[in-house]
Amino acid sequence: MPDPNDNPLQTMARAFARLEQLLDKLPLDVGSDLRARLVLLRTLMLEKRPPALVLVGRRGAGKSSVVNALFGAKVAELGHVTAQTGRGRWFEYERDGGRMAVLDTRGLQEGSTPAEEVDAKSAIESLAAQLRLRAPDLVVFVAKASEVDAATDGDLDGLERVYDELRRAHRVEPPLLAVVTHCDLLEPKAVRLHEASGEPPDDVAEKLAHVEAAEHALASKIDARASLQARHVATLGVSSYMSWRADGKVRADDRWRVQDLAVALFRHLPDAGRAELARATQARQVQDELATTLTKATAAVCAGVAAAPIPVADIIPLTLLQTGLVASIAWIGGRSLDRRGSTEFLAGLGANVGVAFVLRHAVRSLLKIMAPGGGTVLSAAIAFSGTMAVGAAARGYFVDGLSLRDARKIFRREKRDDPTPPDDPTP
Ligand SMILES: Nc1nc2c(ncn2[C@@H]2O[C@H](COP(=O)(O)OP(=O)(O)O)[C@@H](O)[C@H]2O)c(=O)[nH]1
Ligand SMILES: [Mg+2]
Repeated sequence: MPDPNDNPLQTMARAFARLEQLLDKLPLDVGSDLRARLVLLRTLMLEKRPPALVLVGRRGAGKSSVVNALFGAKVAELGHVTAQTGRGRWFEYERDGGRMAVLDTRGLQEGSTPAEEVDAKSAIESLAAQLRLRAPDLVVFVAKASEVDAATDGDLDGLERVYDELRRAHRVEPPLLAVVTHCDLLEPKAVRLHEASGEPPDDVAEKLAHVEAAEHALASKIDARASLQARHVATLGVSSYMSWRADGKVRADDRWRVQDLAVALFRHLPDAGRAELARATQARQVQDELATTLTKATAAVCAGVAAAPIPVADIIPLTLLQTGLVASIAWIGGRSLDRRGSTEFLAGLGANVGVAFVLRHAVRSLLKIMAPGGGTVLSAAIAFSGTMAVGAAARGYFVDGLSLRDARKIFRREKRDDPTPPDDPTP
């Protein structure tokens, strides 16, 4: 008997390993499709690691605030008056088990006094050493909305240096995401973007036009440099302002479009960095997207298993894969990873014996009355829609915060298109 508290991802890993061995025995086209899905699932959940970001931008641009805003917690020190970020080095920030590795840089631009000049030189050298340590997944350029026209040239020189170093050290050129911070301070200053529904629409429109102008100004500065333009994937205006009391409680949360920023990071990250980002940011849209990806891939694998000769379905019970799916979605949603939670959730849906049982039952009874090909197609369809339904319900419950009752409704609705269940008493 497996320990009910063991890590369901380990169970999933064992199931994957067995599946991969069996793939050779499947028809070639089915086998290669399944293999691709398994690689995706494996990379997303079993090989997950903290995404690694390099933040480039002058002192006070809001680099630390962007990190805090993404986590929704004070994980990085803010520099209100002087430079807080010392010699740039990699930090691993964590919130409830979701981690991000961040290299917060500073002093990339030339100083204006000889003392600052020396300081800037050594800052560049120490930064280069850090860049050699680890290849980032993304480079994030941070600039204040009020400074996008003014003095970004020195900062963009620094940005180019970062890419030079990455090319030299790792032969990589990660995507470049530009973030315009302090958008909340653009004119009309008093209009709150994060509570725009309570503000006069014309004022909001005016402010949004200023945000767009700032984004455009920064984007064109970046794109004027061919080497940066080639890697530049998006420019996004945000407010990352949050403030904390001495006791750690949130005093103000004026964040605006930070979820969009999380989505932009997510889209440009390699698969292995995505689950940690989803857990660290708890950004609903990111969690939803990842849960959907996991669900589709798992459903395809389940369908493939069901379509395979019956012994495969018996060896790899679909519930095992579905438990792994539920556990993965629960983890992304911020829950702990234990098998009991996932099993109980499946039981709560009324799906615990569910698909695997129905599947085998269906295959056995259908094979008697149908051509083998027909039975295979039907059981694959059941496995597919059953797993899609499990994933949709798990997403509703663990990510969107629905009640178990509502999750069950989703489960039933998604399964509704199933063919007649095999135990249907009607002839
Ligand atoms: N109003 C506003 N203030 C911000 C924003 N982002 C950062 N700040 C403030 O700007 C100051 C400098 O931010 P910090 O993150 O320390 O900049 P860093 O030096 O680039 O790390 C802090 O006082 C932050 O609270 C923003 O989007 N809006
Ligand atoms: Mg800082």
